[in-house]
Amino acid sequence: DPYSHEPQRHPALIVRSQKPFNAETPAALLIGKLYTPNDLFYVRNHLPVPAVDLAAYALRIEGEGLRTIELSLKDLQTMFKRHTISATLQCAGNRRIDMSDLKDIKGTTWAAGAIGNAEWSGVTLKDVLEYAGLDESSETDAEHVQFEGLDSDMEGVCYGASILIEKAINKGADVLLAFEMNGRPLSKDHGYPVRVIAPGIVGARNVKWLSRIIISKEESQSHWQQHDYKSFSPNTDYDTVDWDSAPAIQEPNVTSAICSPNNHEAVTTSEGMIPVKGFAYSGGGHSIVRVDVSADGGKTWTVADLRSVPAKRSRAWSWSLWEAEVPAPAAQRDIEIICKATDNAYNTQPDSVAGVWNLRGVLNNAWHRVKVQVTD
Ligand code: MTE
Ligand code: MO
Repeated sequence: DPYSHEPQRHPALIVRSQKPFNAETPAALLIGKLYTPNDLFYVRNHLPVPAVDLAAYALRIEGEGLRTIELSLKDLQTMFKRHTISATLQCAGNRRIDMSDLKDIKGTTWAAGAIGNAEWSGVTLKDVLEYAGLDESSETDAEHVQFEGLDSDMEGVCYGASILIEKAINKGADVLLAFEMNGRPLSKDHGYPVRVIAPGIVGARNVKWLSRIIISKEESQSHWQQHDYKSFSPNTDYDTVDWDSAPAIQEPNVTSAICSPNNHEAVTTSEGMIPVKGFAYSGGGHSIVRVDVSADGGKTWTVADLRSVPAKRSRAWSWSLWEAEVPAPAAQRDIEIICKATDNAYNTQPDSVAGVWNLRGVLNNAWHRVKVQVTD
């Protein structure tokens, strides 16, 4: 059974599929702390969790302009400077459910909980690549850093993805080969013993159970880089899609969600106000500068209070949590609450799903809406 190495999981996770295991964090548990507890952090596996023998574990690094090297976990931990960064991971399919409500989508169902924030510790990809012979001035025409995982399908094809090389070698490139999450060794589900943390870049490129790094002129040729995590026009379907015509998703768009109250929850108001809480996040190191919340269909908006992890300029890798007290329209029982975020590039969210719907149901960042019922 390829699924004989699956770990125990926290019973509070909302399971979306068992084999492979996919589960999200309940919305109410996302917003308590800026750092998501490890055992409640969403899990997105495309394949069985691999068996890892630490004694045999070797990370192989090779490709354009490099000498091929192999490093054990201990080598990584002792030969390079340790770094810790705070970064949010989000699956490109987060909030897919609002897209499938509009029109059927093939893909794992996610509400808003395929996201989490953690403090990751490890070594920088930059330091390791430099040790293997790459530097900023190298005369190389390599453009991509490919990653492979130890997890594979029945034919032995492993999970793979790639990022652009400038994310790995520039000053300020914070991509980590991480072995700790919130101060604990990575768990089996989150990539033990080593995973990529490419902050500001979509979950899919943050390869878990990392086995190989390849510097190349080419992107990863994996299914997930070439024929999956991409977005298209709302009218493109599986019969007409030309996968090569769209770029692989790297930096996700600005998004936000209401985590409390829940959809269809009964709420009580206090002096006509409804307390609302949620998260907001933008890719590429963009910080969240504002979240607007409305309870009257967008006629009036309340600016939420933000709670954010302090970040260096253009390196805001973590989400912001927010809360607001929003005036409930008088004498109205059924209310829809809406939120939208704006990032520091003034990117903001579109009002409806229709214009951003796509056949894979990725990057849904339409205004998030929850329907509540006011009780006395
Ligand atoms: N890495 C490997 N090796 N195998 C995978 O299936 N899933 C990717 C990424 N890295 C995946 C992987 C996707 S799509 C996401 S969203 C994140 O891991 C999820 O990370 P998490 O399970 O630690 O939350
Ligand atoms: Mo994902």
